[in-house]
Amino acid sequence: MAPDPSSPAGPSPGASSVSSGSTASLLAAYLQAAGIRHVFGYPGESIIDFMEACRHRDIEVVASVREATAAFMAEGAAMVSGLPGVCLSTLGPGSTALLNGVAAATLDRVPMLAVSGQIESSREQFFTHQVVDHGRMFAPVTKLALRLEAASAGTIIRKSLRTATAERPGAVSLTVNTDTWALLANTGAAGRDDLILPPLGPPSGSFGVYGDGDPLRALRQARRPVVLTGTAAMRCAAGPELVRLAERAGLPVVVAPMAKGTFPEDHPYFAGVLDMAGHRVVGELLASSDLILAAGFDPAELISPWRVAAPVLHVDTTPNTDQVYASAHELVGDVAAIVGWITAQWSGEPRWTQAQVAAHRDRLRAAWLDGRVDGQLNPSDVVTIAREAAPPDTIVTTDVGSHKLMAGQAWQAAGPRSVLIPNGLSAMGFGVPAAIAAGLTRPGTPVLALTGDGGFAMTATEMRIAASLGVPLTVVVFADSSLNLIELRQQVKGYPPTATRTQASDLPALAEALGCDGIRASTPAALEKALAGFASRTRPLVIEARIGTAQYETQF
Ligand SMILES: Cc1ncc(C[n+]2csc(CCOP(=O)(O)OP(=O)(O)O)c2C)c(N)n1
Ligand SMILES: [Mg+2]
Repeated sequence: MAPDPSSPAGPSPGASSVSSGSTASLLAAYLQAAGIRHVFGYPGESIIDFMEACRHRDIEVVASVREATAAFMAEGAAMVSGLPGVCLSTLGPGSTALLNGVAAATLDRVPMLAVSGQIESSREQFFTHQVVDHGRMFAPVTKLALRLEAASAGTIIRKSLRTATAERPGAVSLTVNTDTWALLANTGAAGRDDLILPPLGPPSGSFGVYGDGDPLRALRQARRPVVLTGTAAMRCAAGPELVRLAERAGLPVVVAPMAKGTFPEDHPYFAGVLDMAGHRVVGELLASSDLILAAGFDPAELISPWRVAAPVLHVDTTPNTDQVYASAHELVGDVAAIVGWITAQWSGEPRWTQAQVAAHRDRLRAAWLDGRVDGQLNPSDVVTIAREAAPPDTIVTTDVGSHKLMAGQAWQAAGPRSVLIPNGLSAMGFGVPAAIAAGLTRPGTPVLALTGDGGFAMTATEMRIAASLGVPLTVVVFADSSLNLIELRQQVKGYPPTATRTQASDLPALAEALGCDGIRASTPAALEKALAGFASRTRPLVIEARIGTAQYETQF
């Protein structure tokens, strides 16, 4: 039977997937309305109609070298902008390759739309070549895995955007059969404007209280309370309120890695980053407190178990459903508004002096430098030299491994969303693609990727994308010929370094082959020289920083 052109789900007359009214066009229109300027993907036949619809809407389709990195690019773009990151794959081998970055977005609490094409609907239920069940595959690593159908397109697109951005944010998978793109979309807007963009952020202004009695009683009675803040505070832009509270009540503020920059790191009450290098010193501070004010802290960022005996006051955008720590009271809503309210209620004396917090920071600094060996390039030297060479507003990414623990503690953040650290899934292979996406999202802002040599090897060929797109990003590879963090775990158990030693590659030569500049630096002076003129570079640069690992062995 011929489809009925007047039906909302029938093909539009003279159909093309890019004609206005098509499902492809509606999805692209929503992304454009949401302020999304790039989608990151790898082509396949089942998505070419959507890529074309994006082009018509001035949304740039950035082709990565493979789907896995496209997803990390989308995650990096979302971390910088706060808007949903969008990645794109074809069916089967494309969608399976996308999976790690999609899971990363969910556990890193970053809003993401992962769009995957699918074989045409008439064959999907029985055909086997390249067909995997996206709904079942994506379900455990997303907040929601849906099929986009023309008959409900507007509603499903809004549901996807709202679900991805609702607290806590994460990934939504959208599967689209290849024949669906050209179908006339039902906007689901009941005759009103075709596009009704839902709110795409956290709550603002309001909050609710759970638990019996006065939620602030324990805080008022506490003598050594410490604030532990994290990504929900960043999303609620709670930094200025946290500063007011810290100054008024005299509270040290520990920040979780993915929220770096939310609380200014040059502030007298800044008390370090959780679970990075020097973690014992930060752990001692938390253990010595008599109340933890968890302000938008997400336990997904805990690397070691929660060992703090002090009671916790839970302040967050979501109720304490994790129960990683116990809390008798929960203040749930806009973290900035809640912290502001707590400050307004405060009438006691400051609990900590600035000098006490400064002494704690001195101990933390000493712990971070512990194990440094004179006469070689230490991991802490790389962080220090890079921070000095990079302009203050530089966006930095890290990968995962020993280098992340060093950089995460001591890289001084310019502000929120300027330090992109994967610390929920903690997937290697994030640093380079996320930095490329950051450069595209914030043109003109200097971008630096700090990565291990293992993580760089996973993603090095993406440098050719940076070169062809003209993103002048600088990558510093902590080159130790080792999957160091895992090799150290083997050492602790007395095992030899099975499968954790890697052969050194000639990274400058590799960089040049990919259209980038490349330099090797084995001393602090050579690294300083390599990083000179950082902000005025016009080509991507890869620096192979040949480090000694003694400091890691002392610390981790
Ligand atoms: C995709 C992925 N695979 C494996 C791991 C486990 N892992 C964590 S750190 C690490 C070593 C990373 O080595 P490298 O990139 O060289 O960084 P380094 O520790 O040497 O600084 C590994 C294998 C991971 N986190 N992610
Ligand atoms: Mg390494």
